[in-house]
Amino acid sequence: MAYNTLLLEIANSIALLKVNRPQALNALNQEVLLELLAAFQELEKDVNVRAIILTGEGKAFVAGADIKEMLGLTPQEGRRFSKFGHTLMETIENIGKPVIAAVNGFALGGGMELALACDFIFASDDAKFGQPEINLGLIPGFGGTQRLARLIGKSHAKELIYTGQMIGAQEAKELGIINKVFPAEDLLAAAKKTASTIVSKGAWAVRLAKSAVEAGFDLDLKTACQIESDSFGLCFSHSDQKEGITAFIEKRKPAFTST
Ligand code: DAK
Repeated sequence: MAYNTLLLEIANSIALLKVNRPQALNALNQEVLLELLAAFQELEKDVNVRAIILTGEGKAFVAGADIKEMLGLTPQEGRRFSKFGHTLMETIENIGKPVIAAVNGFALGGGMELALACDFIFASDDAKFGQPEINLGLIPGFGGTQRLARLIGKSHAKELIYTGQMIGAQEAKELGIINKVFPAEDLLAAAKKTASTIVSKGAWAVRLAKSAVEAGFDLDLKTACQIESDSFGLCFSHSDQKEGITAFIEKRKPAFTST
């Protein structure tokens, strides 16, 4: 499918999905949200894709929801906008493939929320993170008050949300928002290297691992561990598990076949 606001390249089972609206710092207008949703739905179905890297064209990952478009929204359009945003974040969390956010610049407001919905974040050393909605008389609206607080704790999340301050990649790493920081020119290569390590594992086990973490995260430990047991059991429904264990015993690399 062709997109107006996205670039999509697929190679070596890895999809590189770029938000491509650099003239507006990749701000999320309705078209970008709709296309992102369609792209993730397409990538979910594509058996040739085993991992996804989400990044931005130019000097931003995504500088937030499109402020200019928001000004003119009718209540009905505002509701639709909100619904698409939440559906997109949930789609990313529930897609059965790993999604790495490669944050190459500004990740602000809805842009930071988009990165937070990915499985983990790598960032360039010049990336900037923030929830500046407060400066517009708003609060985060695509899950930031919830996902950020769950990730870094209530007090750090509140400080970022109440002040609207921007922080650099190093501070974001210290807070636990991002996993790793790279020189800007190495970011995509690093994301691709990690994606290809994951692609070399059994897709069925990766899918089950992701869904177990996501499904159990907000539950009490006992219920969450039950989900883990069920998912662990499901590993035995695919021959990958026999292949992995046999390969270990035969001292060779496993040849996983799940997609
Ligand atoms: N929206 C629209 N256009 C944007 C934009 C944005 N978020 N961010 C930047 N741009 C545009 C600028 O207006 C400018 O366009 P022109 O003037 O050239 O036409 C172009 O991108 C380049 O930006 P700058 O000239 O400002 O570039 P600088 O390097 O000087 O500054 C900056 C970069 C990132 C510091 C600055 O652009 C900036 O502060 N941008 C706004 C960042 C921001 O506040 N982001 C949060 C947006 S609020 C909701 C759910 C979620 C949300 C809302 C509702 N519901 C459930 C209903 C989410 C809200 C947000 O994300």
